[in-house]
Amino acid sequence: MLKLLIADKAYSSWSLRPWLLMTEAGIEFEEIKLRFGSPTYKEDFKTYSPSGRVPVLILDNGQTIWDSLAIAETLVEQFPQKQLWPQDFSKRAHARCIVAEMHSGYQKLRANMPMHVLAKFPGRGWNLEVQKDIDRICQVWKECLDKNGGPMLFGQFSIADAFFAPVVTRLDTYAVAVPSYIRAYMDRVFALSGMQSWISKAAEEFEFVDFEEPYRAQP
Ligand SMILES: N[C@@H](CCC(=O)N[C@@H](CS)C(=O)NCC(=O)O)C(=O)O
Repeated sequence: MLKLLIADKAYSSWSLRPWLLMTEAGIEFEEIKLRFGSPTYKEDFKTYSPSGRVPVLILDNGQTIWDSLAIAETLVEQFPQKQLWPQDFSKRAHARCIVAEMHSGYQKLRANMPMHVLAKFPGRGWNLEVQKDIDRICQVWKECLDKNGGPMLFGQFSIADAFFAPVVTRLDTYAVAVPSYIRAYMDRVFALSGMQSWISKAAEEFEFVDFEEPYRAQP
């Protein structure tokens, strides 16, 4: 069976992406959890991950796939029937653009509003640069929802929703003011059974970790 290595569900935004993708798509996997609170976490991560980061997917043949986007693309190839990208060529190209933009961008938001799915920090971390990222994200979501009619960014749940799920939690945790149609999309993401399951498991396994650099720089 596929194995997915992830870190603490409260904090690990990159882990949430493939976990939610696989869970919502009904792709079975064994979860291996590494903990940020472990004094040896860097070595633990390195044992499986050449980059020293999670998530990592371990294929049935033992090959390790690190980096959330490489994992998503590998799953697309392994499970074509799951339609993890939109089926329409132009929607799929659009989805790839916004996922790539998420994967390589929004640094100000990521650095100043790190994911914590169990916390409420209204107003913390906000500044004008963060707001620029938030405005761009809202524009991206609005365009998708207007074009594709919802309920998810490309109609049915896809890699795009999985990649933005940690942003949904951040906007909620930091009580960022957003238009009602954006809040409505966020609520639909929170209502996904995979999301509910992630958050309740995060509460069960929660361990406080007093993050300092470098994690805060790479949330
Ligand atoms: N680009 C990577 C980012 C992975 C990443 O930064 N993961 C964090 C956890 S959410 C991590 O492993 N941090 C450990 C560290 O920086 O020491 C991906 O898409 O998977």
